[in-house]
Amino acid sequence: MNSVAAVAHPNIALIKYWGKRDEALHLPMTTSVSLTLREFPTTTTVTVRPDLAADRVTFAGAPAPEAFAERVSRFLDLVRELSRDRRHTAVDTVNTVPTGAGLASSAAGFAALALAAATAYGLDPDPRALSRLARRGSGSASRSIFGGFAVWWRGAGDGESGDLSSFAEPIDAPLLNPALVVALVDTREKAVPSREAMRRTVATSPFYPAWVEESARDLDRMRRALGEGDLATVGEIAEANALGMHATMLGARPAVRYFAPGTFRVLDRVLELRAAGIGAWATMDAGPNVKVLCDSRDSAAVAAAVAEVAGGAERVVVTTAGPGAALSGSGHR
Ligand code: 2P0
Repeated sequence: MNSVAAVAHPNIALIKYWGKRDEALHLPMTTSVSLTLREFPTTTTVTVRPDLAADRVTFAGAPAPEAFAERVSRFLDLVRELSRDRRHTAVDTVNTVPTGAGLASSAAGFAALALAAATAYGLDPDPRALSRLARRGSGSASRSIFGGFAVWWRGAGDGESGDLSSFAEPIDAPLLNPALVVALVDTREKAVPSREAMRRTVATSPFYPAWVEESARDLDRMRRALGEGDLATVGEIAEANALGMHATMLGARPAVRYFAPGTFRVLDRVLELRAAGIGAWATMDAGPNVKVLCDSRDSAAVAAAVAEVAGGAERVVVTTAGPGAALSGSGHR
């Protein structure tokens, strides 16, 4: 039996992906930009098993929740279609993201699964095709195929032309040495899953079209700032883009609100840090936790300042730029 393991890491968007123009193909409304992290790898092992009548999906050996197993199996259907190989597989995923940390484990999970499954089924995709495949599992997974900064293009058109043109690729930013300080203000399960929140925002928020328009301008400025090593501009754009995304959610009917009291304390602390001359900028995803972008040299000072308002050092995690998805070993059993 051919067993293939792959490892991938979460990414945090600095220009957000929020909204799809095609739900089935996971084609986004906007182009997004992210930083892949060095921390919290997900390792996924795919074993093609001619003896199985259905896919078997486990988390560290224990049966996965049914909805997740179903989502993985639908993804494997795609890989089977591409490889014209109808055999089923056993998939085991070992996740190291702290529960509720707001570091989307689906990005790392589907990036690792895409690489492991494509390899196990003999597809040998190039990085662009692999990113497009990962996108079909979870949009943000397209970005975790690559290390460091990545841009996931919106792509042009719908259907096949959209599918072919919506992929991620790395962005060179040799002058930057970024860190993201994650403040865990609330680790309970979120009230509205991001997929549903996105859908509701696109369908009902009058503020959404304005954010989409602004996002295109953010992208041009962000790419220039990344190339120039201008972290202050990168941070300002990231903070504005994220808060704008949350504003679109507040405008949805009914509203989607991820802010918690602790969120505001951390956002205030970030403003205080900047007033004190330390470069620190906030971003937030589909949850109340705050990620603070800074230079790696400032990460200890930023972490200490944020810990004071986030409930102590154990509620703060310092993360840095990490690698793209990679095979972690394969062989025949
Ligand atoms: C992002 N998020 O750019 C945005 C910002 C959350 C907030 O990507 O439906 O799990 O599987 O394509 O990738 C979370 O969305 O959504 C996400 P699907 P995904 O990181």
